[in-house]
Amino acid sequence: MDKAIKSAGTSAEQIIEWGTEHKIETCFDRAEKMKPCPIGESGACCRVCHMGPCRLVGKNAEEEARGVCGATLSTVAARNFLRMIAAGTSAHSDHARDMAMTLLSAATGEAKDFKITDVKKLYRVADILQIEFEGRPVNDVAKDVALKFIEDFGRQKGELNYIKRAPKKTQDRWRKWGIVPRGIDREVVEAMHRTNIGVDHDPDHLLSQGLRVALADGWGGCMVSSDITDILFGTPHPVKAEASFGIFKEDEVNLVVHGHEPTLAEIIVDVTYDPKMIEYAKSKGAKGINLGGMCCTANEILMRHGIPTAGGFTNQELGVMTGLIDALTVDVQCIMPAIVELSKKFHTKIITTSKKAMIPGAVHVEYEEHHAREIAEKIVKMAIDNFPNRTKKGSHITEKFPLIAGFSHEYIEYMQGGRWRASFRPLNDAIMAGRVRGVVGLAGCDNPRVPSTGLHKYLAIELIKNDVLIVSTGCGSAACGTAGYLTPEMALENAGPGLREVCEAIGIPPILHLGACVDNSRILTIVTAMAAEGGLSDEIGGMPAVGIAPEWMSEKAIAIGCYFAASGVPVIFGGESPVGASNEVTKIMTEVWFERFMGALHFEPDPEKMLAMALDYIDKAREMLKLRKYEPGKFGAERVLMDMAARREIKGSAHAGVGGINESES
Ligand code: SF4
Ligand code: MSK
Repeated sequence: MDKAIKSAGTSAEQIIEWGTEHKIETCFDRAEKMKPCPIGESGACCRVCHMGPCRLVGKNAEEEARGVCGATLSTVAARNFLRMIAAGTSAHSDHARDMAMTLLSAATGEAKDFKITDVKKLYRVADILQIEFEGRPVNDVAKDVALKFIEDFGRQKGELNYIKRAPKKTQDRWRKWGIVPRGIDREVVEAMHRTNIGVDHDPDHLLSQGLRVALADGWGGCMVSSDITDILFGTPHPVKAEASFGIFKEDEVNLVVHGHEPTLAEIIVDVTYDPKMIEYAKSKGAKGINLGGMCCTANEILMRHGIPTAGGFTNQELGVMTGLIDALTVDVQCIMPAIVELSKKFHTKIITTSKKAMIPGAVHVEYEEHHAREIAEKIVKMAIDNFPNRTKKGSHITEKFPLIAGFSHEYIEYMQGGRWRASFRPLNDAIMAGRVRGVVGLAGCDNPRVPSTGLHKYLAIELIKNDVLIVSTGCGSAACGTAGYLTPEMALENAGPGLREVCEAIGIPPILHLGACVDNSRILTIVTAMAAEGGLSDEIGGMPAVGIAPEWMSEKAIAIGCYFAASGVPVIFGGESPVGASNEVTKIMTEVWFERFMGALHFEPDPEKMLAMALDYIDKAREMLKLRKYEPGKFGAERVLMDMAARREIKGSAHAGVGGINESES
């Protein structure tokens, strides 16, 4: 990988160069100027009280350094790390809370612009929650589901509703080690209490609470949010779309949604199809309205409507620098405040919409679910009104790539057997036979401290070459999408022989885009289904599965990494370790967690070592499960995968076309 480049995305790099010529600063320049503080970076700085900040450094710091209160380096590193998990969990879970409130308002008719779109999913969720649904009005069931989810936030005793969705053995491990979350808010608050000056000082005890908070994120906030989003807006199934900066149109109004929340964005999608709005755009000299996305709000509407994406986190400033965005509307999380200053050099209007998130200098149009359509119309109109102000200034890019997104775990199950024989049997069999070596969740952010998106791209290619099926989310998916990697052709060109055969038989890409970063919960559901299917591990731990977040930057990624580790998945993060100063804390997260939960969290900046570690974990898991040794091109006997012709014959099949892919509606 060329370390001299700032982004591994060819269009992104072109815009960065244009910016340098025009003296426009971006996160890539700021990352060069602002080197990370080595003390804070490795977890050795404590600032939880005003006797400090204390820097626990020096020779033998682990044994000898003490803060003013006497805290050791391992206490400080573990405490800092627990706070990261709590912050990440609070972000996903507060998003989930809002989704639950929207579901409730939709069910009671107070939020008239929302309705239950996927009734089947509602019933499936009601069934898991032991809510009676047969013969009842849909909205009554939805109301009970919403109220049951809302209980998860404030519960003081007992267990989160979805804990029981995990394999029994996985649950037993959690109970044995005392990390079953009670209520989401409760675990976050307790984490903040324990990390106050003078409370919990035992690194292992602090980190166990970290895992409990993280489980509240994965099996609480994230899973609740994904399920409610599916109920309200539909469970995704494959859609064709496009990615990169070429999605912006010179002759249409370009409106972009950015952030994480799907609610307002869903209504905006609808409004952009309104003939009256399109007429209005034409009256301003545009040929139409072109909606695009960035980051995870993009992933939400890409998964359900095929709305194109301009890419992930580090593409946000670059998108503004095309000069083609008439309005960029943002909700919460991963929004760089820098876009407001930057937008002043162009004509782009930055519109903040969340009650929780304002940026000085941006226009604030506050979203409120009871008037969602009205607000969406106002925003679309603002974009249209700004179209005549567009100038020629900017780095206009035409490159874009086709992609296929929309792989919910329900669809993955469906694609392996059609409506009547849907199961995870074919995937398990392919793994057992050695056609598929294992599964990797390639997720997490993209980061300007490395050639941005480059680590995702390197690992994606190398893993599929090694017959590893990839499930991706968040900016990992965006990195693959903007490189043209999310297509079935990718399997033909790059996948190992076994994985290629599987992808061809089912008609899928070797990298399955599962959704936004909050949708990492879908991976938990998939590995749970694989455990239930039989033939591999009967719990999540021990599966030939690994998580990798090579370019992570957000605290949310840390919460995600920890919920996978606690659930039994070894996880590898890129970059320097935020607990690297403490050998004791590092050992707990890599060795002790593996002994207890069969998962671990490693930090490894070298992408080649990340790859080697992931393959090693997969091969060791295969060995433990007594599966045939993986050898490229040599497979054992297995059931015949159902190809498309066989699936079409299945009576009543709901989807048609290659892999059941729907044409984009955009
Ligand atoms: Fe220093 Fe202890 Fe205060 Fe942390 S809690 S800043 S180590 S005195
Ligand atoms: S947006 S958390 S940069 S994945 Fe979900 Fe991307 Fe990371 Fe934000």
